[in-house]
Amino acid sequence: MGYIDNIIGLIEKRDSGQPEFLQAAKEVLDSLRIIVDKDSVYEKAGLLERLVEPERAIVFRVPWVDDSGKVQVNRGFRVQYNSAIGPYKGGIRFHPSVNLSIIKFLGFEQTFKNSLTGLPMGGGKGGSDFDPKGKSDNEVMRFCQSFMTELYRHIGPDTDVPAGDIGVGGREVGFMYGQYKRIVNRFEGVLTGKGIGWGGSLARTEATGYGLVYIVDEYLKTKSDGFKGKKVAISGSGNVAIFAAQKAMELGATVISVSDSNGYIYHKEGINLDTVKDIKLINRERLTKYAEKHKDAVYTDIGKGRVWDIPCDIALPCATQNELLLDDAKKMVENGCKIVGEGANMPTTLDATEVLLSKGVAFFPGKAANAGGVATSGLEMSQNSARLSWSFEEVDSKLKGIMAGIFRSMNDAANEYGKSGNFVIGANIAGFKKVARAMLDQGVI
Ligand code: NDP
Ligand code: 2IT
Repeated sequence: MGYIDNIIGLIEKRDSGQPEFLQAAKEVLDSLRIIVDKDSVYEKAGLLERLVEPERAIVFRVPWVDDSGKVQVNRGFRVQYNSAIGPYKGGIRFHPSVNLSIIKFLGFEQTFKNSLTGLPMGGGKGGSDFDPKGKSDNEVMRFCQSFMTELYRHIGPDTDVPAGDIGVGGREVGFMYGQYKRIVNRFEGVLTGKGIGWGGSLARTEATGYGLVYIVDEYLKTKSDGFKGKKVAISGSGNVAIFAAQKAMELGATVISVSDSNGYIYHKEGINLDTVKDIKLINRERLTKYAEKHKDAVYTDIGKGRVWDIPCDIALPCATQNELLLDDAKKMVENGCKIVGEGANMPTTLDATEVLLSKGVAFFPGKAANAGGVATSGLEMSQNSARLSWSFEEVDSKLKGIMAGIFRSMNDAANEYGKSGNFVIGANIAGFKKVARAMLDQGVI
């Protein structure tokens, strides 16, 4: 048994109850065989043992009072995974499914993603099993205030800088920032995704979705092709899905689907994004409303079909982990899908990824493809430090440059290790190298 297999054995034993973490870690470890087996320096330094173990994992009680006066208690998490190349950086997720396995997988992925951006950010992630759905604004505010009343002591602009993720957008970041400022009595860049008038960066809201389309476009350019005329299937209808759809449409594609956790919309003539924004961003409603408004669109309930059944040229999973399964991948290949770009974190299962790669589908893993969000968070941190605000065009053009840089890094790494076109291996190796170098330089810590 080699070093990598020993580490896989170690985490399988120690973290046996954490399937999402094991999935994310195994994918990365598997990719590293080519580099780690060639050089004993990693094993001598116990580098992988350290890499799979978070520097710190904080679990805390979040008590709050609902509108009926009843005391509610949720569980809060912050996993500070790796600070080798910068302060911990990564989003906060509010969703009933949140547990330590999910936050660990996200923090682990974030470490390599942040490294790929080329910016000085370590990896972290946090969240709670709190469900914002159906809660009043006041309930969400009280929850966010309680969450921050514990979290504030663990974070700081040079220590750990959280942001949004599923269930955490501008509203929640605002409530958390207000409470942080009130406790520490400092106005500082401790969160990203802030409002534009109080330290936020233009283009941060759009950045993840735009970045996803930019990186796929970068690849298409190498084939003298582009989004124009392409049919794009998207899952999800939140922050990432909406702005991926917006940019794909701007570049001339027809976006034919969106989804939420209850079902999906197939709109052959092209999704009306204003309707989706109204439903999801403004009224916080369900997608069933979309079909009421657009009679030529078809709504399919989750139990009755899969968004990936729709024939498309490009698929962009932008909802959540493990939403693109083995049978979906087979169906997509059968239907002629040529490109899959992960807007979500780990939306594709390992067996589905294998099918896509083996059938020659160009597959862009989340840690590269959705890095535009955190990269622009990095730009928000820079603007906060410099006490400056850049224009939308300035941030957007930096984002484009960063996504092109990520494409080059993963493409070059794949070529260098004889795995041309395998962007999973390319992204994992390119992300790993910088973190590993920093960890080696900094000694056994
Ligand atoms: P949002 O909360 O804005 O939207 C999430 C979307 O995904 C909603 O449409 C939601 O449907 C759907 N969804 C969530 N959970 C499930 C589930 N269990 N099954 C089916 N659908 C689900 O989140 P974001 O758009 O910000 O995040 C989407 C993905 O992108 C996540 O994987 C996140 O980690 C990743 N990501 C986000 C970044 C960001 O900057 N926001 C950056 C990089 C990655 P419903 O309304 O029914 O819950
Ligand atoms: O998964 C992610 O990269 C995010 N949710 C964004 C993190 C950030 O710090 O902007």
